Amino acid sequence: MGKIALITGITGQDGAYLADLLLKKGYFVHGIKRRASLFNTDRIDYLYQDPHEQNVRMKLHYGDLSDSTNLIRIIQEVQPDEIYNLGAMSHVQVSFESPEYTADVDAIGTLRILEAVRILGLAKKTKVYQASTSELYGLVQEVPQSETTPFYPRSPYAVAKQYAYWITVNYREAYGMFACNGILFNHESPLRGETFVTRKITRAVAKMSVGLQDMLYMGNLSAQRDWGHAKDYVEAMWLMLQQEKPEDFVVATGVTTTVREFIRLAFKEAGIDIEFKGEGLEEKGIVIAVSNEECPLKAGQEVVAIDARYFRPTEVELLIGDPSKAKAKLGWVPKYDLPALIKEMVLADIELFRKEKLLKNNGFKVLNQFE
Ligand code: NDP
Ligand code: GDR
Repeated sequence: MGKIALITGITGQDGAYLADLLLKKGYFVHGIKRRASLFNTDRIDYLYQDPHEQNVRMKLHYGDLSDSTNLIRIIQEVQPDEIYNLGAMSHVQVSFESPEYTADVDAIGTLRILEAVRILGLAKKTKVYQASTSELYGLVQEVPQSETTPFYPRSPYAVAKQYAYWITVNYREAYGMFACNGILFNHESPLRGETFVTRKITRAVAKMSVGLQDMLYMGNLSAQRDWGHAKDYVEAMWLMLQQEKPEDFVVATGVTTTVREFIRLAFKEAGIDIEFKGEGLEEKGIVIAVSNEECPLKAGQEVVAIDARYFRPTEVELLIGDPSKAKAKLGWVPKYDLPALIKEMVLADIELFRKEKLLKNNGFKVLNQFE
């Protein structure tokens, strides 16, 4: 019999890659999905197995991190060997708009999971992975950031995640639970949510290259992030729960890049050379990039502009992680670097929007019953 895993946030980017990985390793995978008015399982539909089939190894349960009774019931029913708590309101900028909801789900939601495990008498059986984040480091205290770098969270999201981090440590120390934090730096993929910066850029680049969009509106281009690939990072999550002792680990590439440079590399991948007109112009909302002569756009076309709405009340300017502990103790070896990540994302989005363009060119419209 394979192990049993329960994934909160299975419908998200990481949930999808992790479910795929665990199924390949022979696990029975249970996932918690939220009820929504539209289907929200796109990322895992290819893994879904009809419950009427034989040897089904994946099951979805309706649930929510804000509902303890629901979590207790699911954990009791599933009796998991491993819980991966990936569910969260994960958008930093949105957390400024919904701070209380973010605290409930991201902070207290983690407590609800840990407490459910304890109440059900599973403290010695069930291992818990908590999706902690490089956002904990916030205002720069030291670089590169490691497991010992002090935290200085800069958003309601990061403050909520700081509670989740410490309650995980506390349950480990208080009740001897195998509970650990993966302090993961930004990780992306073609499955990344459309409003996170990398995917927003690769989608815009793809749409522009097929003539479906004219301009990309951006916020702070000077922010620096340590971007890796989600596929590599879910491997590290799994490795953490296979250790003899529960410990917290930083997972990062050790390389940092500005948002500005990410934009340049993404356009280049689509055959579009862009030129920034000058540092500092961005704050005034001036258009800052032009295309060259060889690309699918008109020469001199303006392609990127700044929109103040994407600036955050408090920003995290610089993230660069030190993954030495994960490499040494977990034997974690990432397969992707930034150019490979950008290539995969841009090509996937071009494929997506080529299809949309084809439909449009052949007279198909998006259905709108009220038109
Ligand atoms: P996504 O936003 O792609 O996925 C979040 C998941 O959480 C979705 O399945 C979402 O469901 C679910 N969710 C949201 N609210 C609730 C709720 N109230 N109850 C139950 N489930 C809920 O995030 P990622 O996959 O990128 O990230 C996974 C985790 O890792 C998150 O906790 C995130 O904060 C953390 N993290 C992410 C990093 C990254 O760079 N990606 C870096 C460090 C940490 P639905 O599909 O219905 O919206
Ligand atoms: P982040 O990711 O806040 O690091 O959180 P995001 O991609 O949203 O922003 C990265 C940086 O880009 C700047 N930026 C913009 N961001 C967005 N979304 N849209 C824009 O138009 C834009 N312009 C500039 C931001 O200001 C920021 O500096 C992600 C999430 O996955 C979290 O859940 C996770 O914990 C952290 O990564 C690690």
